[in-house]
Amino acid sequence: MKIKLWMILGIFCCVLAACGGGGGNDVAEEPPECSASQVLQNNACVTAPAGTAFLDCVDVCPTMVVIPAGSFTMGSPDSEPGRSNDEGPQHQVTIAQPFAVGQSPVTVAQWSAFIQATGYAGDPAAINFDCLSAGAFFPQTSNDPVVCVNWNEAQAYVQWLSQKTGKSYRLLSEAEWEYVARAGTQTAYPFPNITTDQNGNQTTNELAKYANYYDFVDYTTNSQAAAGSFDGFANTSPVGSYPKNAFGLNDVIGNVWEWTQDCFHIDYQNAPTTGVAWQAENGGNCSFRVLRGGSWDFGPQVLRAAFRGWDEPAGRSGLIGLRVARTVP
Ligand SMILES: [Ca+2]
Repeated sequence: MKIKLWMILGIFCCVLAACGGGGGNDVAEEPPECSASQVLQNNACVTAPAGTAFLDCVDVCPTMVVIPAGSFTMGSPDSEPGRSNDEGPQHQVTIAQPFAVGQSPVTVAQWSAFIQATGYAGDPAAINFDCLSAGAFFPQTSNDPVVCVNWNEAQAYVQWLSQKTGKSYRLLSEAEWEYVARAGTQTAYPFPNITTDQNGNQTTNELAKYANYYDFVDYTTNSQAAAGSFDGFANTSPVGSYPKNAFGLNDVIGNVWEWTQDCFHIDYQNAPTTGVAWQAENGGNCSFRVLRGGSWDFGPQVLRAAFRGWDEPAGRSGLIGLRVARTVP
């Protein structure tokens, strides 16, 4: 009975509210407060247009860019020079929702801010492949991509960023990585006019316009001289030293390998088609996590968009860094 009375009262109030339009008591509603990845549209917060760059916190947060939803063909065709079987079979991947990706790999300065804020001592089980205890074995500026950060430490970083900003930070899935690396292209290299030999290596120094790698001079002389290096850098380069890709991202190809969330699978048989991270299912080996993008110390063939690398989650290397992603809004 009590319930029924409340229901009647509720209906009565609703009728009053509906009829009260001429009462003159309307108060203009405050516009909602949108998050950094959103814009106000018709008095509602919606995801900002693709290409919008934003920050979830000043000073220490990586600049993020809104990436459009879309479809692409992941992997390389059998005919691609230099490819290997782990890059196939090619399959269509559809990313249904926009998401956000770090404009650049995480920098030395951004990583230092994390360490300073948290006192994080690093992964106690870390294996220093080629890293000194203090970090890289070569000089870096604060705007270079951080290296000597293993997969476990990358997880600690995204957890901290999530906690700090209240947003869902994470690594990219391998499929998301290839999607943003290709940025609408479907060629071996996601850059124009790269001609290759039968091994997939470029036949000119054209790639040097777009990425930092073990470049043509270094490659042909098998030496690592900075002098004469077409791309201008013998080791890592400050992020943004090359043009952004069509999605507005820097250094996706080259500079440093980037950790992804995925466990290693020997090929793409039964691979997911939605852009989610592929974990242990279908024979995934989580003793290795997938790396993408090649690095300053790898030849051109490895900088093809479909090329896949992998390493132990505890492994630190001067060739490996990370890029973050986050769900929007
Ligand atoms: Ca180089």
